[in-house]
Amino acid sequence: MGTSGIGRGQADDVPPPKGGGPAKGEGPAKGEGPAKGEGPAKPAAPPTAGPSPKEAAGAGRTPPPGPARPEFWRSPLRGPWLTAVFGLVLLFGITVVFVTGLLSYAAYDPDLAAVNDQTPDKGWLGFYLFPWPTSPYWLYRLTQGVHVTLGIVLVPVLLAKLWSVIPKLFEWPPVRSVSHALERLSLLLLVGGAGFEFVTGILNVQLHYIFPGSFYTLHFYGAWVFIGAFVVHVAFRLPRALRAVRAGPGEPPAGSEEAVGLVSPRPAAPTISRRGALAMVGLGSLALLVVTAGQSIGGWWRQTALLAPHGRDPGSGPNGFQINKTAASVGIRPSDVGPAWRLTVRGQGRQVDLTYGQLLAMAQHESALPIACVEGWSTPDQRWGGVRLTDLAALVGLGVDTPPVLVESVQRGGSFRSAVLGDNQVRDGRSLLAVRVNGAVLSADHGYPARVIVAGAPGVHNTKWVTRLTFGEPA
Ligand SMILES: Nc1nc2c(c(=O)[nH]1)N[C@H]1C(S)=C(S)[C@@H](COP(=O)(O)O)O[C@H]1N2
Ligand SMILES: [Mo]
Repeated sequence: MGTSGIGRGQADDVPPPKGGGPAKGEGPAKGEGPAKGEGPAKPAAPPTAGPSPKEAAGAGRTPPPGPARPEFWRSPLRGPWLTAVFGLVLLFGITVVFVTGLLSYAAYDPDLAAVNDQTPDKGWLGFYLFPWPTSPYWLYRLTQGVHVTLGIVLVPVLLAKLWSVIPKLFEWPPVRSVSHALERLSLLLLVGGAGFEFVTGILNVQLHYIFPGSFYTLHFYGAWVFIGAFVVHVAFRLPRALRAVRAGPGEPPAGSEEAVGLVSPRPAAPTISRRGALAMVGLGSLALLVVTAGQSIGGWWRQTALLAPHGRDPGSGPNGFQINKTAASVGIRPSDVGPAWRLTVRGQGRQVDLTYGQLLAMAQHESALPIACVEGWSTPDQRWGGVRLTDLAALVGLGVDTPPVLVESVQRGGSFRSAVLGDNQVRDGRSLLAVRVNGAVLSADHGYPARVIVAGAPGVHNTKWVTRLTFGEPA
């Protein structure tokens, strides 16, 4: 269907192709050869392969003036070596970003409860999920810091890779055969998917949950579409990329499979070498690393994170560390957390209500733990003080084999007003319902009167302004 349909558009002004094809030297014929993507071998094939006259005519069409003509692209830098180096960097980088992305989803423990799951229709795409561990206690800080930082650092490489193959995106004729159409479709998913994942990810980091529910859905399904196309692309191109890297940055033989579509047939004079171009992209990535990494290290280093969202000064002192949502921004009223506040503990059909004073009278413990957000920022360890979750479970008669707990806040709406913690998280002695941080009472924005803090978990499970704990199967 493709070839004849496409061919019809620019019929009669083009001379029909003759057997010898690209051998004719200057003029339109010169453009024909490379556009076919197969090198000189292909034109010899038609007589034996016996394509229909329509196919032969379509394949031989001269590209219209403009980007579809190989000589339109004049950079002397484009070539298989440069493309392959960018490609191999992305192969490694995107694999790490994808795996840490999967880990981020696992860290939410979506299988524990509906409130933990932002994409309940995932079906078998959740095949790999596992209960998120509490050790090492900095686990999510590391995996999510890598996910976000590496994602940002790869942007220059991604753009450079796209730039290096751009003549191929204008390949002429746009569709040659069914398999060629499928290949181009996979490229569309690859390029579109990459753009989509990078843009949604970076917007989320920059805009702080401007689109909470939908961000997860978009980024999650987008990732699977993208990675599918990525795997197909790697399977087809990896051998060629490895060969090109081994061959080095020099000019490949004109018309070779490697050169076609990349090497300009009419190159302009070079102003920089291929290695120089590579170094420039590397410097771009390094610059992004320097202005991004500080947000995952936190503390003083946050000042170096020029790209991190600013304008929310957490102040100084014991409570002077990053805040994701202030009490005011989620509608916490002073009366919700005033003298009328109670902590309700439920389980095994029993219920205990504690006043703030009664909570403070229970055995207090300390744990040094960070807050690590899905947006990639985290804080260095903070010294939290409060009551162990296991001690609270004991109030309703639960012993060593404490079950999962549903944690609910006084917050009325929003995705993060409640969360379920796994039994491994509840049983870890470092898991607290914290009432203090760094020696001071919790500030309103950090969750006064009480908040959860769990080792290794994503920030989203450290519910603030807690008012109810339900141990066991949440009704
Ligand atoms: N009730 C409630 N708790 C919450 C949130 C929220 O929006 N509402 N945000 C969570 C998220 S996403 C993070 S990263 C941490 C941030 O804690 P901090 O603001 O004290 O640093 O709080 C978590 N606890
Ligand atoms: Mo978060």
